[in-house]
Amino acid sequence: MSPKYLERVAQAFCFAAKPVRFIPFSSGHINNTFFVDCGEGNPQYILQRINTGIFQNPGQLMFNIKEISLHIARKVADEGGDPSRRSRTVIATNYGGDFYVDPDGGCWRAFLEIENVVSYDFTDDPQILYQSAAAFGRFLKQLSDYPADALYETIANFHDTRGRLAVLKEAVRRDKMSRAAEMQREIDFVLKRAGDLSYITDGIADGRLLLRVTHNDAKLSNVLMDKDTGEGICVIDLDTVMPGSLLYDFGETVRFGASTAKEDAVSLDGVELSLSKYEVIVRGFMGELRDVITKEEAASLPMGAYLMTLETGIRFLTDYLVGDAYYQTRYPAHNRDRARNQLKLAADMEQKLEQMRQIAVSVYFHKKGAGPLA
Ligand code: GN1
Ligand code: MG
Repeated sequence: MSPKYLERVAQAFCFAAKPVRFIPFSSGHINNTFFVDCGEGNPQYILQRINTGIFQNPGQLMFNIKEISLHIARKVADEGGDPSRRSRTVIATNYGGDFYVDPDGGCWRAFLEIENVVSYDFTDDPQILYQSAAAFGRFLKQLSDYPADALYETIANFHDTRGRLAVLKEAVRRDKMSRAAEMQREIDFVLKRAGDLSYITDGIADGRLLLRVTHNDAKLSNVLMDKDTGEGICVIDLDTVMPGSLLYDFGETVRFGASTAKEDAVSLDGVELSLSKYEVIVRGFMGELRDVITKEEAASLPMGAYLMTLETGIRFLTDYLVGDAYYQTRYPAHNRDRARNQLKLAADMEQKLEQMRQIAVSVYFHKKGAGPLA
């Protein structure tokens, strides 16, 4: 996308000044993101082309994002905080809408940039991990009184782990790229675990687990941290905010944050669940949610982490088999390596589920006091 092209797109938005340059961001796997520099002393913006192959209804997507951002902004303001730093501000288009379709059909939106912040793709620093977990905990708390059924499902059956297995099976059956033989071990690994995959969806269906407003992509890299204080001040990447389980967000935070390696590290020897990182995340998450989390949710936290990891492995594996249709990849076998990494992490968690449960239980009781944990 040339600067000229981006300039024309930017003209559709109510920016306070004319952009002087556009700087591409590379960390997401789905949308195309640019930092819009409007020159010294002016507000800065984020311009994003929405992947409409994945998010097929941008109107519904932007409705969700605006609604929940305003809800959070109101809470922040009530507590005397700065909503422009602690919530996402959607920038209107000149036509009064919240997204713009360019003449080629590209679908764009813009946010106010939050300045003096940093985000991380990986960390071994417990303070940073704690802040990321606390930020997602706070996000869930702020939205705990927002009616989940008032939001659209931006991607149908997004965390239906069992459904993800069905899609994988179909990809194996077709074997479009003739890659199934190479991935037989990984495919067998997943098939053996079919019985575990509906733990959360069944829990929601039978009322054991609550349906809440959840982020659903709760990765460390989706938290902006204040450069001066280190506090996790704003959760970003709100595309998948929709009805879900708190276990999805806890699980994603652990999957991404508590591994000893990045999610695409190739050397599997280095991929393990760090129990000390896990404990930091439990503490950060539970610290914010002590009055919100139910006993059943607290008891199921380890399953949340395990299932989100398994599910991500299934998704990368499926995408490798179908020829890399969904995730952006940086080299031909990127999805293969990501899949192996995530399934290795899931296998390691399996060995540690009891220790993970002990940690969750002890932190929960420390915060809550008495009573048996389901
Ligand atoms: C995608 O948007 P991004 O790149 O942070 C994906 C998540 C996966 C993640 C794996 C909409 O997230 O579900 O967990 O990659 N988002 C979507 O890192 O599919
Ligand atoms: Mg995302």
